[in-house]
Amino acid sequence: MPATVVRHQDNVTTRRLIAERKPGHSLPAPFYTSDEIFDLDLDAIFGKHWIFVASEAEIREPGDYVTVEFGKTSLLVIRDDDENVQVLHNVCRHRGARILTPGSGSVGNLVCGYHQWTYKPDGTLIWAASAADDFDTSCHNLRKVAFRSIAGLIYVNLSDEPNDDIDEVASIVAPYFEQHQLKRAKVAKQIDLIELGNWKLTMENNRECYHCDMHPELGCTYFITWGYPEDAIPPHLQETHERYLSAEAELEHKCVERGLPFAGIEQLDTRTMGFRVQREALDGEGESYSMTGAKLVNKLLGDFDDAKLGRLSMHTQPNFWCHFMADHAITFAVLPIAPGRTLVRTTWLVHEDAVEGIDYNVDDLTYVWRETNAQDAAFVELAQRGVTDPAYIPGPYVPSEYQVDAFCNWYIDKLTVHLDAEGAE
Ligand code: 3BY
Ligand code: FES
Ligand code: FE
Repeated sequence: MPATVVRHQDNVTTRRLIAERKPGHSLPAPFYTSDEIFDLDLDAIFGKHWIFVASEAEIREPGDYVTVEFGKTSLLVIRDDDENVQVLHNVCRHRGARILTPGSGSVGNLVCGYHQWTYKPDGTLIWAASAADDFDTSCHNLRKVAFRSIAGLIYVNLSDEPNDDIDEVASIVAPYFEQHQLKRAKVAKQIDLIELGNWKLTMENNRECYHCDMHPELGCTYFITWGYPEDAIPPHLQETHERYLSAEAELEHKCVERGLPFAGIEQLDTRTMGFRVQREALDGEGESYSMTGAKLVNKLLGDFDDAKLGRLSMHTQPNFWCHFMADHAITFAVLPIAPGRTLVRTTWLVHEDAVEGIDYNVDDLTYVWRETNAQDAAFVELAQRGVTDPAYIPGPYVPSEYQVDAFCNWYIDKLTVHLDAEGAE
């Protein structure tokens, strides 16, 4: 049977599943479990939309690189000799070997380990031993990937004709991040965690705080009313909510004084990239994600002179969220490995002049989110096991899970647009 016929049948099945999906409900099981839909996700979502891969703080000097893997793709995010960011496919132009193994580091040039074809960090082929006299190196540079840096947050788009959804979002959100000066930050720690669940379960879990009572460490600073619509705050959380409102009023005043954008913006509909940006007060000392809310890094980001600036959070569909405090920032990238395996890459960033052991301690800095990530990974695994059980029936989201619904709606919409485009070919 020709491949196109198989593909057509897959698409018919996927369209039936899309039609079966009830808005306001979790997705039918195959969206979390099937190999075909996983491949479709890689084409329709990770192959066409803007994917967060790394921050500029991870590649500070010429030759610094980090590899990013999702599905069958491996990318090199690298700083070239002119100090520009480059994103290259990690596929040699000779016979296709991977050039760098997964990880991060620094290189002078990129040398393929197979027959030593050698590329500059901007992807230009400069050496191919024993090639024919008329061999044109300029036709065999590494393939470049489209990218945009939003205030130092690097997004890629694998499509040959990338959509421009990101431009409007960049112009709206970049001012929120400017004073945190990500480009003057360095990595304090990066941890790759493999969650035993589908990437969408990882995302869904992040888009709600309905489960946040189960995060005791995070709960020391995180106002649990996060994400609740104003009219849906449960009675037992009213007091917390009052405390939150007064901390918010104080923070808003301070932000206005310092020219820090404060207003929350939520554009979750399916017309664009889908994002949410918001500055919020933290509980306790209000400075950082510690067990008391006190700052964890003495040298603050950028030129901040006040540690009590709460948290600036953003999420973008389909694979990113972050938290920026005055003393450090944390980025999260969600990278699909297989239908039931997802990499969550968490990166803690501090001021370039902050000295480990003097200004901060890595174990303390990372404690709250290491614990929180481990708890979330356990929830994702439980969810994956449950949705794989034949007894699973998609269940209803509660009002405070509206952002989970928005994520699923965005996903279903982009899948549908992709199938329509394929059908029209
Ligand atoms: O990432 C967030 O914004 C929060 C933190 C805990 C869960 N999530 C909804
Ligand atoms: Fe890279 Fe041959 S495959 S040099
Ligand atoms: Fe959580």
